[in-house]
Amino acid sequence: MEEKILVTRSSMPSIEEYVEEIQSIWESRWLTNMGEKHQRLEERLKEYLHVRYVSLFTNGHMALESVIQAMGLKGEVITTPFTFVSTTHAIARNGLTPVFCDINSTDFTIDVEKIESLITDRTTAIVPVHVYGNVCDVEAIQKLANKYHLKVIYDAAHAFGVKIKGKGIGEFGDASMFSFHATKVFNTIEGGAVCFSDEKYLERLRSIKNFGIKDEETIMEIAPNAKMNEFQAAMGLCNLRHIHEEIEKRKKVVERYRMWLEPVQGIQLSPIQPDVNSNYAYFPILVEEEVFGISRDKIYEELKKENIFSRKYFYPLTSSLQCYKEKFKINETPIADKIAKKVLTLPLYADLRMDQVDKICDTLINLKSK
Ligand code: T4K
Repeated sequence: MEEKILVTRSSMPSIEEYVEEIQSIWESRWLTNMGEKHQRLEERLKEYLHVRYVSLFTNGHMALESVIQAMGLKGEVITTPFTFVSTTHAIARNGLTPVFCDINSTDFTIDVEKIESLITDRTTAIVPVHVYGNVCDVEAIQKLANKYHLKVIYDAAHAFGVKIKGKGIGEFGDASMFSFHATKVFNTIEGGAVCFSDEKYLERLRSIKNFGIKDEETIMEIAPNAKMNEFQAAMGLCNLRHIHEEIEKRKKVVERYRMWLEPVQGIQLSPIQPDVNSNYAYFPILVEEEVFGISRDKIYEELKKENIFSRKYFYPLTSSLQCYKEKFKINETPIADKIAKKVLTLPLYADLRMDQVDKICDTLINLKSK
C-alpha cells in the first residue's frame, strides 16, 4: 500500500540520544515535580527564546489557562475565533467572556482596526493568536492595551522560534504561551510554556501548576496539576539541540511548495512577513473556488484518495461551535468566516521529502485542470 502523507509528523531525536538523556532519571528516581531536567530546559529555553522568564507546563492549553488565571482577569477578553479551540476554551474555563474580533485577510491574525470598537468597561485583556506562526501587529496591540489598561496574552502556540526584527516573539505583551505538542516545530511529546518578563508571575505560575501549593500545609488557591514531567523535559532538551536544523528543513519544504503553487491561479498563499524570521510551522493555502474550479472540500477529499491528508485548520470557527453559540453573544466576523471556508493546511514537517511535496502539488494542480 502507498505511504500515507499526514498533515504533520513528529520530529524526534535518535533513540540513542534520548536514552542517554533519560538514563540519569533511573539514578535519581525523580520523575516529575520540577526536577533537574525541567529546570535545565527552562534555562535553555530562556536563552533560545530571548525571554526573561519561562514557566513549563504539561501542555500548551494548561499553560494558557494558567497564565490567564495568574493575571486574575475579570469580565470580557477580546480574541479571535480563527484558532484551535484551546484558545477560546482557556478564556471561557476561567469564567471570562470571549469577545470575538475579526481577523485580517492577509496574515489571518487579529484585525487591529477592529479591536477598539469591541472594548467596553468590562474588557480586561486581549488574547491575540500568532496563527500559523504569522506575527500579529504587536505594536498596534500594545498601544491599545496601554491606552485602555488591558493585559495582552499571546497565544503563540504556533510561533516557537519566530523573531521580529531580531527580537524573540515571546518578548511582546504581558505573556506568551508556546505549545510543545507532538505536532509542533519543537516538541516535548506534550508540553507548553509561558514566557513573561514580570517576576511576580513566576511564583504564581509555579503555584497554579501545582494545585496552588505554597508549602506542605499552605494551599493558596484552587488550581490544577499542570506540571511537565522529566521525560517530557528530556525530550525537549534533545529536540532543542536540533531546532536550527528542524527549521531549516521546514524552510526547504516551504520553498518547494511556493515554487510550485505561487503561480497557480485560484490558490492564495500565506504572506512572507517583512522583518520576520519564520519557523515554517504550517503551510495554509486559500482556495478561491470560482477561479480554481473546485472547492476546498473537494480538494480535501481528492487529496485523501491519493493518501494525502491535509487538514482544515481552522474550520469551523470556534465562535460557531455549539458550546459557544449557546452561551455567548457572538459578533459577526465576516473575514474569519470567509477564510475558514477556504483554508486548507497542506502536509508540512521536517522530514517531508521533496518528491512527496512534488506529488502533493502535482495532485493539487491536476485537480484544477479536471
Ligand atoms: N492554541 C493553538 C492556536 C493551538 O493550535 C493549540 C494546539 C493550542 C493552543 C493548545 O496547545 P496544546 O495543549 O495542544 O499543547 C493538533 C494538536 O493536538 C494540537 O496541539 C494543535 N494545537 C492542533 C492545531 O493540532 P489535532 O486534533 O488536529 O491532532 P491529531 O491527533 O489529528 O494530529 C494531527 C496529525 O499530527 C496527525 O495526522 C499525525 C500527526 N501526529 C499526531 C500525533 C498525536 C504525529 O505525527 N505524532 C503524534 O504524536 O490537534
